[in-house]
Amino acid sequence: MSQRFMVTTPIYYVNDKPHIGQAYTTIAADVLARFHRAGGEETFFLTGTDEHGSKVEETAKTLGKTPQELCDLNVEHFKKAWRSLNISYDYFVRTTDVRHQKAVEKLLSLLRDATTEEGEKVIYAGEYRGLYCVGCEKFITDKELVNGLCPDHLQEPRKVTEKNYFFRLSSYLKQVQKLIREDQLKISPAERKKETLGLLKQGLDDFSISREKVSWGIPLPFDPEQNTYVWVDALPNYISAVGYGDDSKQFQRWWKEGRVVHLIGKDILKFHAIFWPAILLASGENPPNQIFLHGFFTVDGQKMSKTLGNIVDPEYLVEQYGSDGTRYLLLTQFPFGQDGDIQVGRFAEKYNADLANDLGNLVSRALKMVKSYCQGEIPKPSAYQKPDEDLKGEATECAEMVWRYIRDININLAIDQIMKLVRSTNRYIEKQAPWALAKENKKERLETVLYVSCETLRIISALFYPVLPQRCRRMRELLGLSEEELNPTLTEARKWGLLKPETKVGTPESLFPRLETKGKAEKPEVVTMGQKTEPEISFEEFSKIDLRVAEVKGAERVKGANKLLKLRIDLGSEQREIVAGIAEQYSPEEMIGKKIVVVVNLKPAKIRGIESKGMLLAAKDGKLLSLVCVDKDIKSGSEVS
Ligand code: ME8
Repeated sequence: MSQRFMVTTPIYYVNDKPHIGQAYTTIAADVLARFHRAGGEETFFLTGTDEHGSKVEETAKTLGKTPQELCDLNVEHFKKAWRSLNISYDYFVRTTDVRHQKAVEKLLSLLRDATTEEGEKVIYAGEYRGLYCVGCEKFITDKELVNGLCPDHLQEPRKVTEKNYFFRLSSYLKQVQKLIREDQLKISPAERKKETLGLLKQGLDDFSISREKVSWGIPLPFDPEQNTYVWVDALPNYISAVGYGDDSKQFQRWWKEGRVVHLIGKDILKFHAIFWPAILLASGENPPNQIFLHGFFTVDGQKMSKTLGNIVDPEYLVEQYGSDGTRYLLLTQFPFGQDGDIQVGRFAEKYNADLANDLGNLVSRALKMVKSYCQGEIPKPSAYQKPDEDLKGEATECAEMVWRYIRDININLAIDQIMKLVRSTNRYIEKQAPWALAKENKKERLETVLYVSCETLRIISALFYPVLPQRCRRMRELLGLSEEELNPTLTEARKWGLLKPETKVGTPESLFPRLETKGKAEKPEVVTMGQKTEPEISFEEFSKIDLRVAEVKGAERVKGANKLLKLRIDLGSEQREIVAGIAEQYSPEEMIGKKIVVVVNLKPAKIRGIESKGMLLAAKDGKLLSLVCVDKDIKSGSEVS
């Protein structure tokens, strides 16, 4: 029997469109799934959306929609983003699916009847008094607050007193600790295992599994006045999606017999590494095999947040760098498993260096030489010399190393290893100089060198396929591989000599077209989530936006940012500084004296260290940009309505 591998992402909240944090986890899971498939393992890749809870309910209300309508709308954004990123999930679970709801009900009924080893009821009713952050969908302790606010959402938590049902977590801590200590439930990287054991040592309280005040949720089967608390609804997605309670064969196949790996961000460690195994133990199910927690990233040095408006839309990245480019760029910014910074401002530079130059040029260069020196056919090699043997050795060993890294979920090292092979191939071609061999009429040597180059490219295309599926498939077409050979396997990546001489190659093309970097090494275009999903706002909401006429009194370029101008504006009663992304279209000189329109009641935002107190209005048409200006005789500070 081949190994079975099941990989999951968190199920994401749907009160907004997907952002690059969620895309990061999903791309990483996709790379793992594709590697395992290529490695011949039966693979099940699960992702989905977490749709219940007060956050969705409240967002829906402000948009004048029902919660279900909002979920249905936003789920499509997730699915669309995952399509454009080539995410090959096998199943998309939604917590509003009837199948999921039935599974949760079954689990809850079972837990309600269960008793702990000490003979106590696993679920009991109690009263909860506490602070609840709607943003986190969780109760929050005084200790966690910063200046009275939730540090993640900068919101004041609500005081809540209500009847709740509780899960007797305290009775399961020892067992969970043992599972983790002995790696029956492997928590990785190692420092996260340490962190989890630390949490367990401190001790944790029983947790609430239901809410009285949230109506958008699954009613408890034993008390319909109460709805499941978000985590007890969300975590079971991992089993409902593989048939818990409705398809025992499928459940056996994946949950019981597969190697189950949950890939998540470190923010949800406690729920996955402690609550989830405890729930599974209490209901008589096995825990997953591994939980891998990757780090959290900032974007160009800043924490991603709606308030700062620096949340990047993954689809914007796909437009700029292509699907494969985005996958590669997001995964190669910092080591997987650690925290890091995503330098969107330097994406174009890295794309050009690694993908356009090192890989793309290598492919087109090799194919061009096959076209000019070998009539467009894969040549027949003669006896190998040392450099040929060396490259062959490196190429055939690469698969072993890459596979080892992937099994350890060391995605960066796997990619580095493939890039090393790309660079060795470039060096090989430089040194062997086929163009010189052609000039000197050394036909046999020339053909051997080109065969070795193309064969290495075939191996590279097989190894890189899980990361760059679209472009590697094209690369394989160009190398003349047949339709059946376009989806590579790792077995094939270990073998040498599979390219058949005399196969016609395709017309060379640039796999990763070079990007203009001028003006791109700036801040990313930011897309505040929700913009496109909220087509209607009320008059009342619109009237909250304070638009005023302002005269530009001073203007200068922002150092190190080609797109930005710092403007000093006069609003009649006061002067302010704002930063605007208009430097490519307007010089500082021509800005002076313009009467522009500015949103003046925005929260100030720090842009490149400068506090920007407002935002000007401009029309945008691709690269064209035109400021919204008014006649010079309109007084500064006049209202625009
Ligand atoms: O927490 N860096 O959903 P969510 C890296 N519904 N990864 C990031 C990130 C960042 N800055 N921001 C988000 C939920 N992520 C629950 C999960 S699971 C049973 C329920 C990723 O939409 C990371 O994977 O808030 C994180 O764990 C996840 O998005 C949180 O997604």
